[in-house]
Amino acid sequence: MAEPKNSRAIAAALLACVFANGTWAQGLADAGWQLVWSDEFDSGQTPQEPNSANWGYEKGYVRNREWQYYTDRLENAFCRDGLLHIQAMKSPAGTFPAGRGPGQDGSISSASLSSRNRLAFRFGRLEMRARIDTRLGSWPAFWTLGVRGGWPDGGECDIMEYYRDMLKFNVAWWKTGDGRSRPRWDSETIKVSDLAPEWVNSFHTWTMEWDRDQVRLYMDGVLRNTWDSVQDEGDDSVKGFQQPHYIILNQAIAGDNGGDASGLAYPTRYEIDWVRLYQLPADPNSMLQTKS
Ligand SMILES: [Ca+2]
Ligand SMILES: [Ca+2]
Repeated sequence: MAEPKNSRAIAAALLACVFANGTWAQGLADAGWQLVWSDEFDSGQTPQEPNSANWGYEKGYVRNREWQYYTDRLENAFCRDGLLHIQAMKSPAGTFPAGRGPGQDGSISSASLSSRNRLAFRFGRLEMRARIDTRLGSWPAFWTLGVRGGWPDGGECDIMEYYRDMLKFNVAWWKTGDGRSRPRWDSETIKVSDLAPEWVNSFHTWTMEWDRDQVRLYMDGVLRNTWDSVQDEGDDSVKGFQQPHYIILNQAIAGDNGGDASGLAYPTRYEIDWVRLYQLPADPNSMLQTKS
């Protein structure tokens, strides 16, 4: 690890320390990251809409046979007391349009915020501080998708994904020869039940570090998964992790992975303190596209 060369680097090093809750995060302190974008979800006691310059909404039943109907309602996604709250709620059946799948009776609403067409970046350090709902049926996520190419050609990175006691740290991509419908996954899992009991009630940080050669995923400053981009050998499609990605923050319920939500009491809780993006000013290949 190199010595910080100037006061800015020292400040960045100290900041990295603080962000990692006192854990000296591997590879962070000497990297020279500069904050290039953030949403701090600044807000007071009155619920207010998330910043529309940063976030749009997915709507309806979107993927994975999940139970929730995604809305753009303030009740499902709002900023209050400095936090973005994303919550699934229960209403009488038929309040929202029904879907074709089990559990899609139009009673469960939630939100999925996407920075698509608003903010995209290539390479950098993307980080979230949040508290998640780990009850059975809850399936929150903080993830990225590539701006071009179908899935999984475009690349998917699950920086935080939780369901059925499992925290997932995933990279998904496409590789020639696997057949277009079969994604490739590099997935690591830790069980929440193996963590300290107070883990579920506290805030944590989830970090993606991404450069030309690698994606590294951290939780609370501890490296949890590494993926080498050389594995993406696709030659007939987009290189998913050489192109810009956008960000998704969502709270799903049940569906393919979330588990049986029939006993889940609503609303669920997903509180996000901030999302921050750092890049290396010296890296000519890093890219940031914003609307504002
Ligand atoms: Ca790996
Ligand atoms: Ca905040």
